[in-house]
Amino acid sequence: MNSNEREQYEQQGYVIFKNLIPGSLIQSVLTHYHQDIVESSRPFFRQSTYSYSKNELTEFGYVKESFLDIHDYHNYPEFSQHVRSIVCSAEIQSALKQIFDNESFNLVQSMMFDANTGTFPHQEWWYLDTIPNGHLTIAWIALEDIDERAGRFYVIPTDADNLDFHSDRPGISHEEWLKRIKNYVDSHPEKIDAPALKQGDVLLLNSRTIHGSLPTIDPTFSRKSITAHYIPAHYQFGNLFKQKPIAYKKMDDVLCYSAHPEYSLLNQLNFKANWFLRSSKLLKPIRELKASLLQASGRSEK
Ligand SMILES: O=C(O)CCC(=O)C(=O)O
Repeated sequence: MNSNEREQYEQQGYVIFKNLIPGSLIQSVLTHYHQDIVESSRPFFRQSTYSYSKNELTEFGYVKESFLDIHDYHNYPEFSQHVRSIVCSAEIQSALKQIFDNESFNLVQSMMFDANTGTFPHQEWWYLDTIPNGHLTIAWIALEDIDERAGRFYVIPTDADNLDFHSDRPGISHEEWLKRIKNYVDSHPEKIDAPALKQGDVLLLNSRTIHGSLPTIDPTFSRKSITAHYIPAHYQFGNLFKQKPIAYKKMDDVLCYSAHPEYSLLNQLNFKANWFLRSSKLLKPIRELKASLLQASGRSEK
């Protein structure tokens, strides 16, 4: 165990492991990314827009929107296999073990970015975390030397302030919560740390650590990265608000979860119907009806 790295992670909410991922593994991912994914005409589920869409390229040939759950693409098995050789690697597991006293870590999400999507400042725990909160780790993996002009990924150290933007206002809306975080970042520009990451460097950050993306200065630069989210195996998965039971699949010796299946017309319709129900007022009466039917039949809802 390297106590220096653990101390940094505990004190500031993030730590960098330089040159952790071998260049040959990254090269294989990039080769299959260009051959299989950029060239594809199928829609992909996008982390950045939370919807299925086809690739749209910038004028310099980079895919504009980011990809979700790239470790589990059945239509592109070779690409995903190479992604798993990074996100399920002994290198990542051993870096995580250096900062936690845990034996193994489950992968609960992966993403890939080509161009900078201008990620707004946020904390991961609103969306994904352990139960109890605060033990999820994001690995931000540089697939190339990230030029400052591409718009770098940044973090805000957690050491000084409390950085809790929700507990004092139960029921705060997502928009209001994001506004509070943005105000904090805007009023503390001196705290922004946008490190110069080189190919193979990995920045590990905690679910409480504010992170986001600086604006792109020159769009001729891409910002190729993979991010992978892990929880120690003995924790339950959820977010700030609830526990979410999930079904893992063992892949390359790591328990992995994917939230969104690959595109098919049926999967897209299913996603849209669920989204509509979740965001509409219809959901409450449907839940109540379901609960009373379950009660009448003598069963209880999970
Ligand atoms: O790289 C980015 O712009 C955002 C990554 C991110 O927000 C995440 O991995 O949670």
